[in-house]
Amino acid sequence: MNNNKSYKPDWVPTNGGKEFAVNIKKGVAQSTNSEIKNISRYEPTIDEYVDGVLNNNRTLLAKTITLIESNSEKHFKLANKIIQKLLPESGNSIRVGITGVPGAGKSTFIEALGLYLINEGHKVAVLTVDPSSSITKGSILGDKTRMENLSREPNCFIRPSPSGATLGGVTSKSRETITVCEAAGYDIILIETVGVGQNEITVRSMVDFFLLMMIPGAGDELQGIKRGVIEIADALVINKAEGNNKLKAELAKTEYSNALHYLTQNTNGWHTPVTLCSAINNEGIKEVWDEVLKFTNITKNSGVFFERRKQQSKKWFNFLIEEKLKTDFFNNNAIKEILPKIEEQILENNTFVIEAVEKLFSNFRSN
Ligand SMILES: Nc1nc2c(ncn2[C@@H]2O[C@H](COP(=O)(O)OP(=O)(O)OP(=O)(O)O)[C@@H](O)[C@H]2O)c(=O)[nH]1
Ligand SMILES: [Mg+2]
Repeated sequence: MNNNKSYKPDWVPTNGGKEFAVNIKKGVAQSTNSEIKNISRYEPTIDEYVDGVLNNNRTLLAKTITLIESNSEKHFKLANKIIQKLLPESGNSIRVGITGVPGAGKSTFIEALGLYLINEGHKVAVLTVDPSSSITKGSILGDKTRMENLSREPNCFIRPSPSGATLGGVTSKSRETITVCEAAGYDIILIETVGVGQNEITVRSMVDFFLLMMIPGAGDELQGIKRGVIEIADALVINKAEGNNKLKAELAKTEYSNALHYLTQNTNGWHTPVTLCSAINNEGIKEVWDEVLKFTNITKNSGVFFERRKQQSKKWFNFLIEEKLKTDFFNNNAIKEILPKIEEQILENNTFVIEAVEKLFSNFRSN
C-alpha cells in the first residue's frame, strides 16, 4: 500500500483513469505509544500511595481518599494497607466540627477561617459530612461547598462528602480521611456538617472541638436546635451579626450565655463560650479561633484532650466491630438464601419473630 495521504483502493485498475474518482484518505493511526497507554491505566503501588500522601502529592492524596470511599472489596483492602502505613504520621492536628442549620453560613465561615489559618502558617483540610438522609433527600451541601478563594490556596485541601453515602458510611470514610489528611501534613481539619438527624453526634465523635453556628432572630425551634446539640458544643457562634442584625445577635448572645449556665457543659474544665461573627465580612473569625486555642491549651494541660481521643478510638473500634458483624451476617450465603423465606413467613404470621431470629443465627453459625 502506498504511503501518500490519499490513495486509490485496490480494486481500481492500475491504469484506471479519472472515471475512478474514488480516493481513500489515510486516517490517523491508533496510538501504539505504550507509555501513554500505561499512564491512563497506571495503578500506583502501596508505597507510592504512602510516599505520595506523606509528600502531600495532591493527586495521590485525592486518589487515596477515593480508595477509602470506594465500596469495592479490592479498594477497601488496598486502602487499609495504605492507612496502616500512614497511621504513625497521623494525629497531629486540631480537628474541628462545625454544625448548624442549612444556610447558617458554615461554608462562608469555613472559608474565612481557613484563609485566616493559612495566613497564620497552617495547612487546612476541609471535609464535609452530608449523608443523603431521608430528611434532606440527598446532598444539601452539594455544589454549594465551593469555597472558591480557599480552594485556590495551595495549603488547603477541600474534600466534599462522597455522594450517595449513608450516615454510617460517611462516618467510616470521614475518620479514615482525617487520618490520611493528617499524614499529608494538614494540621487543622475542619469538618462541616448540616444540622439534621444524627449528624451532629456522628461528627462530635470524631473531632476535638465542636462548634455550633447559629443565626440571630430565628427562635431555637425555627433553627431546629435541640438542647442536646447545645450540650455537645464547645462553642456557640452567632453568625450574620452585622448591620440590622447586630442588636438581635447581641441579645441572642446574652440569652444563650445565660442558658448555658443551666446546661451540662460538654467538656470537663471548659465553659462553652458564645461569640458573634460576620463570616461574610470577615469579622469575629480570629476571636473564634482564639477560643479553639484556649480550649486546646486547657484540655491538653488537663489531659482531657487526649482522654477524649482515646475514648473516640475505643468507640470507633466498637462501631467497626458492629459494622463488620452486620456485613458478614447479611453477606453470608446461607442467610441470603433463607432470609427472604423467613421474612415471608413472618408476614404471613407463620412464625414468631424471636424464633425466626434464632433460626437465622443457627444457620449463620453453622456456616
Ligand atoms: N449577611 C450575611 N450573610 C451571610 C453570612 N455568612 C453567610 N452568609 C450568606 O448566607 C448564605 C448561606 O451561606 P453558606 O455559607 O452557604 O451556609 P451553610 O451553613 O454552609 O449552608 P448549607 O451548606 O446549605 O448548610 C449565603 O448566601 C451566604 O452568602 C454573614 O456573615 N452575613
Ligand atoms: Mg455549606
